[in-house]
Amino acid sequence: MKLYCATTNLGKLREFRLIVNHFGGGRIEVESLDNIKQIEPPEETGATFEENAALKAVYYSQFAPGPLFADDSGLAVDALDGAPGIYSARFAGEHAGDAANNQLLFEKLRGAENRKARFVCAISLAQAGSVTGVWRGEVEGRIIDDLRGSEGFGYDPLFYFEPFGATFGQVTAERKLLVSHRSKALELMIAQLLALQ
Ligand code: ITT
Repeated sequence: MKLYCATTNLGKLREFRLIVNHFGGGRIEVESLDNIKQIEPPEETGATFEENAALKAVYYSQFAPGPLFADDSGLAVDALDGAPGIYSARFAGEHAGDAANNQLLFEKLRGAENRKARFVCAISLAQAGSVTGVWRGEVEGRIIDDLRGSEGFGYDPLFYFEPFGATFGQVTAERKLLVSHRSKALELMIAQLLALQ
């Protein structure tokens, strides 16, 4: 089975491939929508991760010759009432990169005692402009006050995962996929697709 995926984030794309290989047992192949950079992105106007994932999947599926999935994900921090949440990619501004987003998170949490946070991922599958499913995954951790590790992407070097005794920036992608929000959402999608075969 071939699934197209739509993301402009290379960190996500690497994880998609690894996770689908891991849980799909070689029965599912992931192909990136190769001209995605030439396609005007949709406005992410949803109020939830699920709505934004569905909106992206529906939109990009019109440019794919088969089923396509998209991910909307982010970090929800308790002391910030769930922020940056669906605004995680643009926390420090529309074109802010990971470094600026991480810096802003440090500043906002300076002195905060409650460091609890979770990564959330919604994956939506669509075909020819219609949604066929949405799945969600979460992983709990806490935000530390220095950057640790250079693996992963985004907020990974700040996200300390107790059972690993390390941040997601300090573990390999193979280790992260055993517990991550993205894996949990994709695993549910894959189980459903393989059950239907
Ligand atoms: P696409 O919409 O093209 O997929 P994007 O990066 O804009 O790419 P999102 O709108 O879903 O995607 O934003 C997700 C942001 O949340 C991402 O840029 C990271 O900053 C953060 N994020 C999500 N998953 C993460 C993970 O596994 N590790 C670290 N940061 C993550």
